[in-house]
Amino acid sequence: MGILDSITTPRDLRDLSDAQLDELAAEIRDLLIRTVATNTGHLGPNLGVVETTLAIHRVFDSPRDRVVFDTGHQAYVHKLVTGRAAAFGTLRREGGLSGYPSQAESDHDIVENSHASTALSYADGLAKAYTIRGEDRHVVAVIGDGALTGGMAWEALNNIAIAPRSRLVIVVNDNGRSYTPTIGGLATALTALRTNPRYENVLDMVKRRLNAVPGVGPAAYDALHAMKKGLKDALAPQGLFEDLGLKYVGPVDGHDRAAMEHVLAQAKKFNGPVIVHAITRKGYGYDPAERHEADQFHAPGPFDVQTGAEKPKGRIWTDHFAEAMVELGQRRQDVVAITAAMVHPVGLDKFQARFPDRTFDVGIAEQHAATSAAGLAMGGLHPVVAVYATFLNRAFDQVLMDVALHRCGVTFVLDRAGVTGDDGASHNGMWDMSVLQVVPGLRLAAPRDATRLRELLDEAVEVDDAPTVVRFPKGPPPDDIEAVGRAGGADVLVRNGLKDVLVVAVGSMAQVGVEVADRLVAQGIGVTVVDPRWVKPVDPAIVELAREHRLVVSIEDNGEVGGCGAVLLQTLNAAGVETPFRLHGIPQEFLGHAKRAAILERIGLTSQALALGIVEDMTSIAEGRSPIDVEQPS
Ligand SMILES: Cc1ncc(C[n+]2csc(CCOP(=O)(O)OP(=O)(O)O)c2C)c(N)n1
Repeated sequence: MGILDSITTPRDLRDLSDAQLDELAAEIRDLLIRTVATNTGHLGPNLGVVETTLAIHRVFDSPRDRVVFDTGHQAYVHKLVTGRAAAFGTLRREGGLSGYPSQAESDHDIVENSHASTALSYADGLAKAYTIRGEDRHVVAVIGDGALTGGMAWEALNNIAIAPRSRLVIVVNDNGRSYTPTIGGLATALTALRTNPRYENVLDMVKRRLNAVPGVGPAAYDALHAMKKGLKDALAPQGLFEDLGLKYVGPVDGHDRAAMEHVLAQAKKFNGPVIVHAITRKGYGYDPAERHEADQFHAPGPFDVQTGAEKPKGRIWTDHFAEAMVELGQRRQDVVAITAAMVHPVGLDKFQARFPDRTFDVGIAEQHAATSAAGLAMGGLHPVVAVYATFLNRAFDQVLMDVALHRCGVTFVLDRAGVTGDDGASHNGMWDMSVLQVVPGLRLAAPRDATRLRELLDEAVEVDDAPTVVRFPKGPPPDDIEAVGRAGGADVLVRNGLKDVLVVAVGSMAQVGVEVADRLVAQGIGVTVVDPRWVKPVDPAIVELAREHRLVVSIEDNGEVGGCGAVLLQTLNAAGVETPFRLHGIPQEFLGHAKRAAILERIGLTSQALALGIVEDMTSIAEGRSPIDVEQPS
């Protein structure tokens, strides 16, 4: 039995000796590595916060004091010391522990949104609430230097600076990296703080020396203390946080638990907002992670614990996009690429290696990425902004007002669209095709396979007077699905028998649409399957096809409210097409984490479930009943 087995609440940590705490840290690292090696998840970030998390939980009293993790991907250690060590083997498995904090799991968790740069705002609000309610509670926010590049973090700091009564301790976990090294003016300023003479230490040293002089020391020290600000400015002119009016402590070695505890205890006593600047190493204590150049095992796939070798992934959609971008870059000098701190995950690393001057890593700043892209377009270039679908939500207003209103030719490429699964509710890319529907002039494409991805990307960058979007899912694309014909700009994938059912299958659902057709044909039902390719605007040819069929079925890997099906239905209605319509998409809920295939099965986006519903609908249509009266499988 290890020490970790005896930790059921953070209070248990207080009874441990230094040696036991060191042993506990080693046990935790071992468990993190072994678990993530099989279950996948965030390893590097968690290995980097072991001592810092232990220190926080020894100095503060969670859940009375609240600990808010920015993004939440680095909260595994927190889970392990808040009673969830025994369940850790279920990490990211359906019904098991979430890869992020989760209110349902523990009273120690409060913020479970995995979108970055929000922790300081939550913490600002929490601390103000406790002040107003007269509750003696502290709030600790842990934020990485990567998350600190997001605009919201600075909006929060701007407000925290004028909330002197907020009992708020902000731990800046500075490992110098997001996935890749954090870059930009902020990163430079943090480096300056990190490498500057530590003025607090200088003061301590002076104090020790002066105090050693009998009779003179203390008075001279007091005088010196009054000069502290001046001395600090001389030694640390880049007082990034203090210039904002915030108390700053550090830099501190975040792997020196005792030192962290010391500064956290000081910060706690201050009873106002304090920044604690902790310097850590991502992947600390696991050699393969520390040596991993691309992202220090930020979120590896399954790997071998001994060697750190990752199991081969196979070619995913991102790889096809990566190659298409390089070809595009060669062909068109005006194409530039933007990533929001995710150059490798979105596949822009190859483009960056080839065209470094035409690649911009803007930090975790999707809003800035969109408006900066508008500027680039106004300046005569064609930007391709590549982000995960879920993170584009951040930049909705920028897409609407800054890009679309100004008719800028900007292409947004949305990776990990649709159900992503393992990362839970906030990572599913199920909102984009709904929120983007309301943007005037925007055109949206959903490729069904890798060939169509290249084709549609090429078409998208040809548009220079409106935003275009190309979205595709996580994982490997299917084998190419060849079209049997064209209807307007849409591809006809199946045309079989009478015009009974028209299946409009969007993007990754094309494969499902074709399988549905096989099942229906086997039952003697005539089917046409179309892949619209461009889902916005609705292709008039699809409207005409809908008019000719007896039932229209739309299938999309997107929320069912306001998405492609909903807009198609509205368009058909406006065109006076009265063909019965069935809409299939993702129910508008926050989906718990599970494998993508398991979720699609649960929500009925499989060929079997869909075909069953269609057969029932066609039976009622044949019997002269409205299919809408028929109960659908959920
Ligand atoms: C709005 C948003 N964009 C992108 C991401 C993807 N993402 C997750 S963690 C991460 C890097 C975080 O870096 P940092 O805050 O320094 O933490 P570290 O992993 O280095 O500990 C990014 C870009 C996200 N979670 N949220």
